[in-house]
Amino acid sequence: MTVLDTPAWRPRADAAPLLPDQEPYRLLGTPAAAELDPGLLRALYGQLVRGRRYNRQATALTKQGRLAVYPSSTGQEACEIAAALALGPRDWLFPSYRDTLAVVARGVDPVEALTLLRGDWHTGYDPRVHRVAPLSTPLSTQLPHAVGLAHAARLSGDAVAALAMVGDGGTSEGDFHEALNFAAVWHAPVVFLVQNNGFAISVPLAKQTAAPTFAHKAVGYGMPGRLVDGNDAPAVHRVLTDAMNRARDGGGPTLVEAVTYRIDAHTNADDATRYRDDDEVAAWRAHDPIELLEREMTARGLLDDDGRQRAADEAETLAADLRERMHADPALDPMELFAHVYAEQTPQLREQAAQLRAELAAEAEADRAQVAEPRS
Ligand SMILES: Cc1ncc(C[n+]2csc(CCOP(=O)(O)OP(=O)(O)O)c2C)c(N)n1
Ligand SMILES: [Mg+2]
Repeated sequence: MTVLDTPAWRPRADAAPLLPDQEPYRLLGTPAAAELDPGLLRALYGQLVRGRRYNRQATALTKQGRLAVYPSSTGQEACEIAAALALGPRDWLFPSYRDTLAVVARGVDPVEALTLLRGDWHTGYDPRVHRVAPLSTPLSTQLPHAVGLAHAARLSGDAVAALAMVGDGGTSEGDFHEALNFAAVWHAPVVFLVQNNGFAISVPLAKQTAAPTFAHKAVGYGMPGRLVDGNDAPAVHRVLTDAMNRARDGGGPTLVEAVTYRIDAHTNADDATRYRDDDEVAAWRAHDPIELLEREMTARGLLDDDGRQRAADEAETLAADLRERMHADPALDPMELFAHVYAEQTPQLREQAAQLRAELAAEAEADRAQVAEPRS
């Protein structure tokens, strides 16, 4: 007798429908692109161009000391923008530190979206206003949060879905496993978007996983896996929109892998030339998300030189506003360090707060004395 003869045993699900396609799903450059809504293409294009300019401006702000760090998503704009546009008004976004563009495309103020990266301890925006969780620096911790929110929404009969974004490196975290397992067991309305950009800082894909694709990991949890060309904005938008609709309609979670590439270094503090070849970067530049979309729109008569210039001008306006507002010094109260740590402060914290308050008062007194008696 083998386990197969045991009446109690049977597979819980047919694995075949959960398997991703062999090739990443594409729309641009295929006959199906002719059916794409011009309004959607225009919206994606404008946001992609503005997003790239935002990345460039934010990186420049790190060099001017206005931002502590900036993880650029240049090359990955199609994933960022398509993710934001695939959300319904009541859905929630759970971003990682690289997903500022998705956060801004969702409607968060471009300056407020940078608060955390500026070094402030605040999130910078009220997560409830646009339904955007804080940008998560600890890898994958946003995933169980997304599952919890989605599960709670389902329990209360609220047709809300959550979209959680994570990198290829983040899939090796325990939180990734726990989130996907709970999501599938609870049938939670959540979509996981893995942006496979080839690297986790200097760790290449080959050292990250031996799985055929990240999308295949879905099968082990009992949810469908979808594979998409992450530089094809309408394709990412289609795949995520379908998955979010499915989640909202009670169909359960989906794992989407978007195959893309990080054109810039990991952050301004990283030198990518130390671990990857220029040839590889050049090959991905030839598969640029903005150029792919431009080609399609130009061929369909939806974009000409004027349209390109208009998009570039709008991007410049955004960058100028970002520059101007980021150059204004924020008014910070050092005493806020002690707020919101505990509902009731510990004796040690009270002592430290008193010490800082005394130091600040002494500094202010010294400043006043200096003003009263200016040095000759
Ligand atoms: C829990 C945790 N461990 C380690 C780190 C340090 N760390 C920051 S980014 C990063 C690489 C993540 O790579 P990936 O998930 O592929 O995202 P990408 O940066 O490529 O967008 C690591 C290891 C961290 N932030 N959090
Ligand atoms: Mg990565």
